[in-house]
Amino acid sequence: MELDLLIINATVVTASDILPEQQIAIKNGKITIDAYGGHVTPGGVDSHVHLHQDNSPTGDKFESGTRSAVAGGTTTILAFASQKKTELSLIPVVEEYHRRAGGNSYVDYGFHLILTNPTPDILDKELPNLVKEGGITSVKLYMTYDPMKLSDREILHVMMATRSLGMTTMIHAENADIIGWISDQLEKLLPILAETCPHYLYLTSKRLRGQGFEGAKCVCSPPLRENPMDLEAMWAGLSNGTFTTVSSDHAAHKFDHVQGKKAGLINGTSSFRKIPNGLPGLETRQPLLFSGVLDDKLKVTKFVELTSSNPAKLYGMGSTKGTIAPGYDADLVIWYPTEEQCADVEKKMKPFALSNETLHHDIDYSPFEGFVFRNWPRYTVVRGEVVWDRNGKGVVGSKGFGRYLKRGSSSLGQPRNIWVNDFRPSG
Ligand SMILES: *[C@@H]1O[C@H](CO)[C@@H](O)[C@H](O)[C@H]1NC(C)=O
Ligand SMILES: *[C@@H]1O[C@H](CO)[C@@H](O)[C@H](O)[C@H]1NC(C)=O
Ligand SMILES: CC(=O)N[C@H]1CO[C@H](CO)[C@@H](O)[C@@H]1O
Ligand SMILES: [Zn+2]
Repeated sequence: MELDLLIINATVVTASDILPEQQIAIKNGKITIDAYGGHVTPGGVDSHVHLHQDNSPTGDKFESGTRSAVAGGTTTILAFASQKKTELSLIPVVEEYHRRAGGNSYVDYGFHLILTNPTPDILDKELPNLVKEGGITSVKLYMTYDPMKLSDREILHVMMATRSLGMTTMIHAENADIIGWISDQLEKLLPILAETCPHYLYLTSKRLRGQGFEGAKCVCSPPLRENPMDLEAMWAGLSNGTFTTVSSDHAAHKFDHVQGKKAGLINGTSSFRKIPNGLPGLETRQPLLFSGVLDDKLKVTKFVELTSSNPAKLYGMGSTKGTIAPGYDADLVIWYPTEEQCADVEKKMKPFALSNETLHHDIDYSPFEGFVFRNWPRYTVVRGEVVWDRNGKGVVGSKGFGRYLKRGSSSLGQPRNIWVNDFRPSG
């Protein structure tokens, strides 16, 4: 058999197993990678990424964002296509995001839809078609922020519609009324799954204080917490099943730019209200979580579950992405050999302190500047193509190789009964 890529001596890790001394053969070709002593994990699936958003003129677009993704071992992303309140149809919204991503992405991608104006036409006619034809099977709703906020009534309408279409609903939830409504009436129905991000595992609100305007680099929502004990509780929550996914929530803004973080610095006076929310993190998500594995805070199988398998399953990509198995897309990350597995010093990675200059995004800082990494993706492989070769030429993939993913329904988070059909919106 002609092979595209043969990976030998692989310690293959999935969400359930660690299989030593495997060969991974990808058909038709030429290259052999010796993965002796290193883990081979599925390509990362980052299910929460903001790219080319109108509210972040200085943020990453698809080219630079996905370039940084491959350099950090992420091979699939879900980004947001955002409806403006003035837009009465989702068709041009989705078309516009296809234009933004098409031909620019290094990795495969799909869209979550941010619904800000759920008209009856959209709920009854457009959404069913977007699920069936467009491969969009998740929506995100906001209970806060004026340009995006929905009323409780609208939210319930959307949830009933998305439920009957088998779509996954993400909610930026900050409303006591609806929390009560959900608790009382939907608890026995709706599985509620939790997501967190690397910054809530490593950073505290100390980063916001006493450093002049530098604190703006770590302004995000929800805000960083005060107590270092909270970080330990977050790690415990990753291991004990409290969290289902770890995403980056990459929502980047340049620091030294009047339309970036410095929008919050007016004539030398800082105003936290004007600082745009969000942090860059698409490239560092996988390596930061893998650091947790090296520090014995997380099993390597749990790492795979949280960063690849669960995001793929939750968002309807569980039959092609998120694990290493025959028939699945050959999206892989090959890590450097770990200490105990490899005596050959040459093959090990030299620990390094992160600087934003080593990153591939289009942002002028990283909140993880100076963090010391003992492992990093040595290679990233998207559908059998090596796209990142850290010891060689770095990013060796090409933009436009990434394909749009038409997704199916979630294979996690399906409700247990269907009483909801009785409450279908009448329009
Ligand atoms: C998981 O760990 C967190 C943090 O320690 C704790 O609050 C939570 O109760 C634990 N959950 C389970 C199911 O053990
Ligand atoms: C900033 O300072 C300039 C010059 O003193 C002044 O014209 C301007 O109104 C100030 N802007 C704000 C927002 O205070
Ligand atoms: C690649 C990149 O954006 N590098 C920037 C890192 O930050 C320094 C200073 O903060 C900038 O000078 C670099 O351009
Ligand atoms: Zn977000």
